[in-house]
Amino acid sequence: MTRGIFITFEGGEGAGKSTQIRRLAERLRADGRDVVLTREPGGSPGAESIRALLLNGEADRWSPLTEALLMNAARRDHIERVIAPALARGAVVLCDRFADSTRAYQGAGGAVDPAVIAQLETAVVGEVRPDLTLIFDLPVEDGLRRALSRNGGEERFESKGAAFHERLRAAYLAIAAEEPQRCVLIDATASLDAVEVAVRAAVDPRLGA
Ligand code: Z5A
Repeated sequence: MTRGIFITFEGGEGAGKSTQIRRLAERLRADGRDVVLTREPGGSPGAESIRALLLNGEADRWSPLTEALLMNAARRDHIERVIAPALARGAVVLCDRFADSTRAYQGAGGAVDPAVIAQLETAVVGEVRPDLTLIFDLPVEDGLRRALSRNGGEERFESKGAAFHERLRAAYLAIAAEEPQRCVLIDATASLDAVEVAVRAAVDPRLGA
C-alpha cells in the first residue's frame, strides 16, 4: 500500500509552529511534492465547526474531559476525510498540532487521567500515527508574549494561567524523551531562520532528500 509521510508540529503557545509549518510547506511544494497543510482542532469542515466551539468562550466553558472528547471527535473526522486519504495517495501531510496536544493540554494541563487519554488516542488515531513530530520548545513567558502580541488579546487557552502552561511544557519535554524515534525537539528561542534550518535538518532525512 502507498503511504505518504505524516509530520506533526507541536508545542506550547507562540512557539512558532504555524510560521514554520507554512515555510516548510512552501519549500516542499516548490520541490514539486504533493503537500497537504492542515491543522487541529479542525482541518475538515466538520472538525472546523467543532474548533469554533472549542476555542471561543470562557476558559472554563468545557471541562478538560469534555474538551478531550471534542478534540477527539474533531480528530476522527479530520483523519477520515483529510489525513488518511492524503496519506493513501502518497502525499506529505503537515499538521499543526495532533494527538500530542491532547496529551499535553487535556492530560497534563487539564489533569484528565492519562489512561483515558491513551484509550481515546488508540480508538481514534489507530494506525494513523505521525512518522515525525517536531516539538517546539521555549520558556512559557516568551511564548505567551509572542502569542499575545500576535493576537492582540487572550484567547481561551492562552488565558489558563502560567502553571497550566508550565505543565504543558513539561509534558512536551517528556513526550520527546519517551519517543525519541518519532520526536525531534526544536529550540524555538532561536531566530526564524535558525529554526527553519533546524526544521529542515529534522525533516529532510525522513523524506530521503
Ligand atoms: N488544543 C488542545 O487543547 N488540544 C488538542 O488536542 C489540540 C489543540 C489539537 C489551538 O489554537 C488551541 O487548541 C491551542 C491548543 C488547543 N491552544 N491555544 N491557544 P490555535 O490553533 O489558535 O493556535 P496555536 O496552535 O496554539 O498557535 P500558537 O501556539 O498560539 O502559535 P504558534 O503557531 O506556535 O506560533 P506562530 O503563530 O507561528 O508565532 C507566534 C508569533 O511569534 C508570531 O507573531 C510570529 O511572527 C512570532 N514568532 C514565531 N517564531 C518566532 C521566532 N523564532 N522569533 C521571534 N518571533 C517569532
